[in-house]
Amino acid sequence: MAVQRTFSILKPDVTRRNLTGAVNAKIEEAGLRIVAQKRVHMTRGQAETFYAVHKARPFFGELVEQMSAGPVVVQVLEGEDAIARYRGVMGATNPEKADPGTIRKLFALNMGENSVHGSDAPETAAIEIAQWFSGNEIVG
Ligand code: 3AN
Repeated sequence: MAVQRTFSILKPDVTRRNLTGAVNAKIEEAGLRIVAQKRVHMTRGQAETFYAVHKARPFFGELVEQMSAGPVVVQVLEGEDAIARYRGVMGATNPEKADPGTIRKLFALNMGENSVHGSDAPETAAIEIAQWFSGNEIVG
């Protein structure tokens, strides 16, 4: 597997509880490099655009509300097989079903406030990275 990049968000439940460093430590322990990172407060519109794929889902309103409720940390992660590797260290969407040692098992509060987002495919990673970072903000 070649070196890949993926897009990550540390959600408001992480920044609110001052867990940015703790989550970043899990990311780095997993062999991923944080090659870009910034703290932003998403507007409702930005959250709606980001999660547009989930527009028809019953939890969409709640998701947009939660993602714009406080600051987030947006990141680009780089490493071997980064997309699958990060999803592995994130753990299952439902923290109760997440494997021991994963970020969601350790830190997530519930299905919605589940601490992290990670891209699910190379195409979505490219779109999500371009939504939040310009090329010269990513330093590999
Ligand atoms: P993942 O983030 O694990 O890829 P997705 O893409 O199915 O999961 O869902 C995107 C986000 O929507 C999740 N991270 C979570 O915050 C929220 N979400 C998903 N399913 C539910 C649900 N049943 N109830 C509340 N929020 C949900």
